[in-house]
Amino acid sequence: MTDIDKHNTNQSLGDLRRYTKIDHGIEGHTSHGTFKVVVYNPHTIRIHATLAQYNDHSYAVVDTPSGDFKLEESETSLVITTSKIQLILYRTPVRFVFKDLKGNVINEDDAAFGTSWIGEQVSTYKKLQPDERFIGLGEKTGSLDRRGNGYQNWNTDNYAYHNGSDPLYCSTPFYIGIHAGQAYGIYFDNSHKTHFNFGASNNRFMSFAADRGDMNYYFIYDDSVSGIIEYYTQLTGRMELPPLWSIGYQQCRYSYYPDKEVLSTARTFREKDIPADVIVLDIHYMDQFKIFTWDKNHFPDPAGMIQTLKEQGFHVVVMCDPGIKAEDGYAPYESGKEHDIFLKYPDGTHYSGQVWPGWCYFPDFTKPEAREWWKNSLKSYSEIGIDGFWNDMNEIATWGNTLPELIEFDFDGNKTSSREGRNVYGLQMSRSTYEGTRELLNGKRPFNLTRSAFSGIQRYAAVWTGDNVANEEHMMLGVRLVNSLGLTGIAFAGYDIGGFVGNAHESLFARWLQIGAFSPFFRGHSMVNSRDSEPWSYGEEVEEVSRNFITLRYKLLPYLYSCFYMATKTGIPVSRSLAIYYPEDAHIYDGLFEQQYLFGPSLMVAPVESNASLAKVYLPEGEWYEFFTDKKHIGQQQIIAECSIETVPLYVKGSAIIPMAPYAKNNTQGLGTTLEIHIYYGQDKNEFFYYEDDGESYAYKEGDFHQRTIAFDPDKSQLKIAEVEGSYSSRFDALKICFHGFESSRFKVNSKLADTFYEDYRYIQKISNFDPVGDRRQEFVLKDLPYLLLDYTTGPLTISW
Ligand code: NBV
Repeated sequence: MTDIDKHNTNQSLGDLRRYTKIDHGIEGHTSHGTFKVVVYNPHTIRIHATLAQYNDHSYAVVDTPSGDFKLEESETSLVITTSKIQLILYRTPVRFVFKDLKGNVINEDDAAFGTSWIGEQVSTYKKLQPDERFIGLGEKTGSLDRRGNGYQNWNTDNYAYHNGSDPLYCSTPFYIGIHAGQAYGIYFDNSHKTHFNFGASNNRFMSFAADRGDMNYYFIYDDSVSGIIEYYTQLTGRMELPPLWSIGYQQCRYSYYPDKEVLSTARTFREKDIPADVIVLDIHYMDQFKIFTWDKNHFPDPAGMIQTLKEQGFHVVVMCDPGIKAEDGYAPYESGKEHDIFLKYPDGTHYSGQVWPGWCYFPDFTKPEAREWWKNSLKSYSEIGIDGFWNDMNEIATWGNTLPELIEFDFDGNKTSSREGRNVYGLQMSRSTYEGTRELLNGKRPFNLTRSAFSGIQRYAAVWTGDNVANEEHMMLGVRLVNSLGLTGIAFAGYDIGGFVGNAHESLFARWLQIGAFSPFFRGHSMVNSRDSEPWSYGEEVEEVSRNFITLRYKLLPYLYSCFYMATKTGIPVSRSLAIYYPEDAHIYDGLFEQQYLFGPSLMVAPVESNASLAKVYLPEGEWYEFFTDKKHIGQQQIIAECSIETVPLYVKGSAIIPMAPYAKNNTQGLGTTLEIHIYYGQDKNEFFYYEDDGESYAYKEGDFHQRTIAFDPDKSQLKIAEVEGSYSSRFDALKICFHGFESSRFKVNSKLADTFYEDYRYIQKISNFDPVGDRRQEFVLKDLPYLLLDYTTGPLTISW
């Protein structure tokens, strides 16, 4: 009998008996087990404990240890010190205490419980620090501050979930603790069902536990929350640069068919002058929902249809379900069996579960041969011009929603059961689709979307928050989910705009679309048999609101694409919870304000319900401009914002630098040839890193990009636009610099006085004559906005005033 089997009460790791040095760390032998402490870098230390054999297999972690440390020992403890953290390892019993170099406790084990087992379940108990808050854990409902709540990670198809449902589709066992001016992150790398308790039903500890496997966590420390996200994404990887078209507007529904409906939907966008880049085909394109087939009645010529859509500037994304119908003669079923790629029971028979097409087998994406097979199957899509892939139902969702636990997964040669495999199924399916399509698209970047995920998913796919419901609460919840996904390294995320389940009403759809315009992944989608839900389906006023906000999204693409590029380099998300910048400010956790976020570094969105015409907004420290009027406010105060249905409260941080396009026509290609740079006067220095490339290929990896730093310095009264780096020539040939909130209107360019022009600048255009709110209709005009108009040169520019 092993130690694990013996105990049904708490069994601690025990006392340290001896230790040895290993690469980048030490290994300790205790009265009941062993553990390793490994320094990955000065900010990141891994603790890995077991009562049996170490399990080192990870689908999430891609970094390797390279850190140096100093080791000191005393009778009671060992002390491991890096240039950033100190880890005190008490010997009797073994307990871990992390301190900063000044000796302040950042995080410590509960003195009595530490790491311990109850049967197979392993837990680590951490002392709750005074006023400690917790954020993160990715796609979890509830509040921004997770203190007082418990959560489980067990990827689940949670149709029409509500604010409180847990678990949902994704597992990212990473959280950030914040207290006394300190922040740290803990990533628990175990894909079994895991449990997090942030002081729920107790006032003593936070704990994280797994039903089986090792205690294997990474402690990350930095002096900022953004630094912690950077180190977490160094560990689990960062997103690939998506194709530019995929961050435009995507139109989806369950489902557009036949082909005529697809084409007329696309055409209507062009006729109505509403930009869009993508039409998504949900399951009805298939013959009886069988993947890799087409319903010949409704789609007699898929290649022709896709070609027509391309000519109109649309990309096509198709639904990819993992279930392969077990039907004799169906080619994927036959070849899947032949290549032995399907999941099996321990007796060697195939697992079959029931889903859309009927009884299905499921590829084991943890098996290299299955990934190869999947890639080859996807050829039938890439060959006819499809470059977007939507990985759905990959929890695995089947009728009954209870994947038998004894199913076996290859786990790249480390055979295991679905207890360990289930949570990474979506990750591995997305990996297969990503790696496959990347190869198949001949140098073009694929777009990949997934519903189910595990930590590290950012390397392969964007995530959307599944089957939400058409109501106000869900609209706000979706924002929190996306912000929280961002805290766990998933920068490319979004929700079904308008709500998947049920029917939105006019103002709800309008508001949702306005907020969604500031979501990294921007897609309208709704359920079969729900009302039409395109931007024009809710009447003239909503159509106008939709056009204005979709257009605004496109105008912001120069800013947004640069933010995506930053996410690939640093892991900093596009939608940034205010907790990233103001973790110590209690107001940002207030239920009224907790969904506010920064979209990129400088634009703050305050989502408000659709029926509100006035709403409270919290402005954190600093200076803030109302985006649509330039009215200036001082931060650290609550204000009342006007939010008629035409607009949504949106603020710009003082000193902001926002590159924009002057207009948007049709799609991400139609942004005009003038780059506008909007500068908002503020007291602080600021820098923005502007990035551009061809938007579709990998040439940027070979230096074919166009990047330059734009720096605002109020002390020197200067704006510097650095020389261009990279070989790509910008799509812009003129530069328009717009000055917001400046006292001076005399500007010099490279020391020479330049002509200042003025114009009435509008973000919101009135196209229809519809005036439902009568005299309450606001005039969103920036009167006499000063600007300079210059040739777009690649050399350095200094603008002074
Ligand atoms: O493929 C149909 C739907 C899809 O529209 C939705 O977005 C997914 O979350 N899919 C789930 C299958 C079943 C929905 C009831």
